[in-house]
Amino acid sequence: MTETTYVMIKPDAVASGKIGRIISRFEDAGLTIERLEMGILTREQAEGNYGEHKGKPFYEGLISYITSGPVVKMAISGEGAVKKCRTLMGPTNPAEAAPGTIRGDFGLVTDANVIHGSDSPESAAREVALFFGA
Ligand code: IDP
Ligand code: MG
Repeated sequence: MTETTYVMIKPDAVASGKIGRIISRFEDAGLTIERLEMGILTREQAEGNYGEHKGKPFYEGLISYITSGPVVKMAISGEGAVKKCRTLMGPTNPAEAAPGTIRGDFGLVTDANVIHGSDSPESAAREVALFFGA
């Protein structure tokens, strides 16, 4: 099913000059970049994106990290885009991410793990609306 997901290149990857190579992974896979915007998230946007993690030990560090510098926000579409983008990203902990995945190739630690992608069609709809409107 053709669907749209939300993907965000995180501050560590923007600061270290990985934007182009990361976006190429999605384009090379046949997905379409529908929307693209660069900017620094407000605390409200960061909390809106990561509400499910509120109260966890890493939550405050996560909010300060994700608002620490510019990110690249994208809406990406294609057949099975939600799952496909997660597969291209690799698992949350870059130490467990295989070479060839974005986190495997560009990241080292969970605290600064290069990229975000919606984890379900429901999250995707909510996150695309949060960052790009309906
Ligand atoms: P995901 O990004 O692969 O969906 P989640 O479990 O939803 O992973 O966690 C959201 C984000 O919170 C992660 O991408 C990472 O930046 C951060 N995070 C998750 N677990 C930890 C942790 O144990 N320590 C530090 N940061 C974490
Ligand atoms: Mg998640």
